Amino acid sequence: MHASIVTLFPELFEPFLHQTVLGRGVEAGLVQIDLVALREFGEGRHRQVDDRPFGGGPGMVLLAEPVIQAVEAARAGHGPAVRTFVLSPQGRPFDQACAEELAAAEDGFVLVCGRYEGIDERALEVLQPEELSLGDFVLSGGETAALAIIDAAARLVPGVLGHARSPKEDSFSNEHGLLDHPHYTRPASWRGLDVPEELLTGNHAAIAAWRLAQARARTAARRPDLLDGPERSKED
Ligand code: 9D3
Repeated sequence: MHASIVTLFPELFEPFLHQTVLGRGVEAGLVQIDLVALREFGEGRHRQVDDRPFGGGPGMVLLAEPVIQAVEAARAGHGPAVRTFVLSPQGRPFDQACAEELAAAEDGFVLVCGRYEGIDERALEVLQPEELSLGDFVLSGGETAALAIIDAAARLVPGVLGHARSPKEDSFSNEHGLLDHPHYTRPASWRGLDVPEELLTGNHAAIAAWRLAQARARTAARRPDLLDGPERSKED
């Protein structure tokens, strides 16, 4: 997986890229993340990247020219089929299907992190990027969204996760499309709370049936929207 991130805060990404699952993928050469500092494409002695909005209002707007130049520099490191995404509250909601697409994208992808009130609309007209949102809440910039998206995609790259866990078992992409079942570890009895006896039997069929029933009940209670579609079977 090859991603480039256009951002005013490249240093924010460094510790994340060298630790945890993502760090493993980077060290193993399975994941490449190029950081492109928007500031380097700023205008004048002060490397200005933003200015006040025409029409008035609070905050600042990112200048079109530095954004375009940074994205073009980022895209130059990729093949011709590179995809470009601007992260913004106006985007299509990011989901697991999107993570799978990004993990498999042949020529990689560029994520553009917005800041302030947004990006001059003409930069978007010229770039014609896809737009992605993490959901209906307000962040102060696109950087945390980029980290979430990179994390979700990189862990799907074959070899990035250890053998201990498989992405196939996760909620949203598990074999049934349900939320996860509850988990327990030792001790079997703790503060008067007992592990469900079904899990202590060693009967694998009974355990699987209990887990599926729990997953269905939780999904119905917490995320009924996930049940709207047909429940997926193992064959899908
Ligand atoms: C308070 C400013 N808002 C005025 C109506 C607009 C606004 C501008 C810029 C709100 C958020 C942002 C910065 N957000 C992102 O860059 C962002 C984001 C988000 O805020 N929510 C969910 N997903 C994303 S992806 C990028």
